[in-house]
Amino acid sequence: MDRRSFLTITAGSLTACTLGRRASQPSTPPRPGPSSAQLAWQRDEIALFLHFGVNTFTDREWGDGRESPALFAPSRLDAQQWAMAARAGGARAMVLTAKHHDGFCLWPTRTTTHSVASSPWRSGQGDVVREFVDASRAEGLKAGLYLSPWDRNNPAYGDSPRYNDLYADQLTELLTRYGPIAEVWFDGANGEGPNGKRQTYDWPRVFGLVRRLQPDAVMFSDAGPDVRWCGNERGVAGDPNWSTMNPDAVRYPGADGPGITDALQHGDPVGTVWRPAEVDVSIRPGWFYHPAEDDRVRTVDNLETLYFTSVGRNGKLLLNVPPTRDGLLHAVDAARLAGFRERLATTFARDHAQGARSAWRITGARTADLEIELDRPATISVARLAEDITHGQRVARYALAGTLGGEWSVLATGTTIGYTKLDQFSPTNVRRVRLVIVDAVATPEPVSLRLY
Ligand code: FUL
Repeated sequence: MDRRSFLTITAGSLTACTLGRRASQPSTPPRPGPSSAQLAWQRDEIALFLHFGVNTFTDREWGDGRESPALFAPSRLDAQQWAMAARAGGARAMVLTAKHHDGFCLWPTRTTTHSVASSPWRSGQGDVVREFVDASRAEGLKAGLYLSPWDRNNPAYGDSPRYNDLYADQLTELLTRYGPIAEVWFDGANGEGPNGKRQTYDWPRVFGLVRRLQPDAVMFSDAGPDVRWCGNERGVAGDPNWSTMNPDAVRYPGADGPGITDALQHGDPVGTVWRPAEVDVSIRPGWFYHPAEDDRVRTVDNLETLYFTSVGRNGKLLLNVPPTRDGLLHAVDAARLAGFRERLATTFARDHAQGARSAWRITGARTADLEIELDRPATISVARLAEDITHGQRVARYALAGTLGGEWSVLATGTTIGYTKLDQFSPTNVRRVRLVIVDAVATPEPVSLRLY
């Protein structure tokens, strides 16, 4: 759409050509919306991911399960430092790998000796999960835990009923010993065990157990049930990105096949469950700390871009910052986190739309527009759109334009909005801004618009 046609094409006529099929349908049933836990999770916007364990000491990404617990010897582990760096970076939650694929447990579990209890760290008396949870709370952050289903150490792995019992026991320890856990993270990797066998997981049991022990937690996996993977580890949520999904599209964590990545990236406009996307990505090339990557830490510019492609596309950003062998976040990573938050504070310092006169109009069954007039002309380059997702997600396509009084310029066009949609455009001097909702899956609810 060019500048002129933006003015001449009405929302109604655009709707007629794009939504002819839906226009004749009777009114739609209520749209799915978030639970209070899903809403709180999304509003946190940024969480820190911490990959830490024996791989930190072996310089590997996937341990094979034969690592000696004696390797685990962080010299100055300080979870408070993690939490302070997380908060300084604007995160409101942290998620720790309590167990990765190598099977080494960061807490003194009763289920195996392959844990911190067999390590020299704190003379075998330490508990990283405890220190992590305590430090999170002390800094006002929510705590989440990753418990890898794939376990390359445990002899029971592949003996499906026996390992499923053990896995349930490990989850029970994690979810009963440490107070409220806000997020339980299940990755989809499922390889062979030490005995060469493959495991069949009992996901309904796992999900039911978490629901019973921590009813306020959200569960992450490719298949939810509460929050879904965005479909890549590059930090880029889909466009469009619906928080609704067809639960049959990805039936279990790690499901593979045609259409899965697409379903994870985009969700489904007519999906029956609310399952918003989490964007997990690392500040370094690897998930675990490797000294050789000290000069490959994402820059502040890059972190801001990640914010735009995750939170700014209706996702939640789970940014991995791995502790070093000292048991601390590296100084470079911590500085980048602080710089990231400062950058966001600068970008979003002044909302020119605040206090502006605004008018929201429903213009058709699936269309609406919002016009705002600023107190005085302002140069803007970022728009922040938001639907009130407590009412679900509706907008499927929109256009944004601005004017000083004469000709209108198209600032941005987009697909879904949801919790937040961020649009960047070249700096433009405007007095009036118009948002046209040209396509939606139900009568649009008012959309909020902030301009920076
Ligand atoms: C994947 C794992 O295989 C990676 O090691 C990492 O933990 C990533 C977040 O999830 O499934």
